Amino acid sequence: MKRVGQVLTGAGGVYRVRTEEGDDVEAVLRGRLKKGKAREALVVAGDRVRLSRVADGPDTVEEVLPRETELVRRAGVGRHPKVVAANVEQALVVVSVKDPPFSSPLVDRFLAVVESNRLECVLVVNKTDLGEPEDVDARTAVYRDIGYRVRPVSARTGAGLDVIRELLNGRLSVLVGPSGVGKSSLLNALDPDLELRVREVSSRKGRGRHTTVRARIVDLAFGGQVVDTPGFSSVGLWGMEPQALDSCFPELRDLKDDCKFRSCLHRSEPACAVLSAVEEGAVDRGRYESYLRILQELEEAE
Ligand SMILES: Nc1nc2c(ncn2[C@@H]2O[C@H](COP(=O)(O)OP(=O)(O)OP(=O)(O)O)[C@@H](O)[C@H]2O)c(=O)[nH]1
Ligand SMILES: [Mg+2]
Ligand SMILES: [Zn+2]
Repeated sequence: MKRVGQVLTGAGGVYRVRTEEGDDVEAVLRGRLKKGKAREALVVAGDRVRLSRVADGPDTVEEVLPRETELVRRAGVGRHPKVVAANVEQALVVVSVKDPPFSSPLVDRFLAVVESNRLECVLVVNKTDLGEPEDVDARTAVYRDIGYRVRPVSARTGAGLDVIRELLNGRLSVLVGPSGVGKSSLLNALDPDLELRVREVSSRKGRGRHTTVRARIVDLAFGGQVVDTPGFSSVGLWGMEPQALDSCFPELRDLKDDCKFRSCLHRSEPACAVLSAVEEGAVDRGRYESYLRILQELEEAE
């Protein structure tokens, strides 16, 4: 009997798979899949797989169906990029108004990472209860101008949560963002049954403990799924070609064909459409500086 299912989580050759009929089963990898090329052979959360079962034997993953998208984590210099989840449809980049403070360069980084994965992206600004609405509007105007959807919310007061439920409903999404901005709090507020662990206010300073070790798909009671990923401890694009970075900034992506040189890195080349746009104010200077900073990182990593 052959069936298709969605991998919920797994490692070490044993996977939890949700079949199309809605049953969760354990499945093992077929030997020949283990031997394939590492990247293709890897089975990750979100993969759609074909299962087969021989009489009384375990379910077996026969084949991984082609992926629509891949969520790739790039770690520091010299480390291989790793596929964390497959077939994610959108990413919510979550930041906060305060505690930790809103940081445009960090937002730019997260957005670029999402763009590099070619995922749809929404910017969620949490903890609006700690700031003034005008202030949130002012800080996020640049992102709205580029065309990003910006959604202010408060996990504490519940403001804006219905909008987020609507965004998540019926799709597979992932939440990314700095530690402490309230990603887990947000999910708990959206669906109290989840009871995800939230960092206590009194906890040690510094990085949050990694309670999640491998990606796992979580069902939301109101419909939809999110990938719970181990936190991104560093946010960068290491390993990407410097030439490809402009594609991760939508406003540069739209301009780069107008540069004189096809290999333009938009730094100081003559007749660069991006540089002109920055000078005219059509491209935000802060965003451009974020681009330059990441570009430098990519070049140093090469
Ligand atoms: N005032 C306020 N505090 C919030 C809000 N959402 C979360 N917090 C607090 O922010 C702190 C961090 O929340 P978490 O949900 O653990 O943050 P996280 O993004 O999941 O952090 P990591 O798991 O470390 O990546 C907790 O003390 C929350 O109570 C909010 O909307 N308003
Ligand atoms: Mg968390
Ligand atoms: Zn250029």
